[in-house]
Amino acid sequence: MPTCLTRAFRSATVICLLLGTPVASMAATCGNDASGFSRWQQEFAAEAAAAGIGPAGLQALAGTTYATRTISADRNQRSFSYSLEEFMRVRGAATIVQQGRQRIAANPEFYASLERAFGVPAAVIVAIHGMETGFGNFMGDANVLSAIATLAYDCRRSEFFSEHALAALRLVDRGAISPNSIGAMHGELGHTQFLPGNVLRYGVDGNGDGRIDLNNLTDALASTANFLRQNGWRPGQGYQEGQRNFAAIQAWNAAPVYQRAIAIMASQIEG
Ligand SMILES: [Ca+2]
Repeated sequence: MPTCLTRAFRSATVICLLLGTPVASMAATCGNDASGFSRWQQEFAAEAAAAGIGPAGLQALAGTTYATRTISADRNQRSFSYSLEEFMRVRGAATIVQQGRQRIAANPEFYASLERAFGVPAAVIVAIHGMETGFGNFMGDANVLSAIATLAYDCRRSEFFSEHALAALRLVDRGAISPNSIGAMHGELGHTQFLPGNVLRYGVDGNGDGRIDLNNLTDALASTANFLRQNGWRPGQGYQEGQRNFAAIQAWNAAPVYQRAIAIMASQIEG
């Protein structure tokens, strides 16, 4: 850094010191196939221990295996490149709208209580529930810890998933998940497919049994509403593209077709 040599101001010196810190070398070594996974496990265990992960979490990390199915799923995410119309057809939007209306009609007090508690319309929560797991019909068949550890190891999005891997180990320490917990291909948990870091940050014990369990419908939908609220949802404001609350839907999922589909389906459910 030439500026480090030519500038003697205190602030510049601090910046130079920060730039000179070998942050990258502290991260566990990523890889693009199974060959480096066990080395990564050992390096990441040191990071995890330094971050305060306890024996249960560290033991769970040691028990993970390279998740080949997760990597092939991660390399083949086609549907987010669809047009909005294609995406909605492939994801069964019409069925989600129809069943979503039925679910709210069948249990109005439950959905009204969610709206009261978080200020998010039930239709939005129900649209997400339908989109993520077909209302809990398929919540995944992958080992959560192996999936998330493999994505943390994989070079493609190592930084993003390392945070969620640490969160998953913390959830093991707390007894919220176990080394055998099952979820989706990217380690998402439960009815609305929360990544582990989001369970820690936004998870709510909706049914009041003292545990946050994303496989429980009430906990999962309350946690989803809480996620949206904490990401800026304003009760009573609109949520279509261009309106205030669309940003909270954008925080939930980064894919533009997904965001627009949720807003459209929710308004149809409300309609
Ligand atoms: Ca609970």
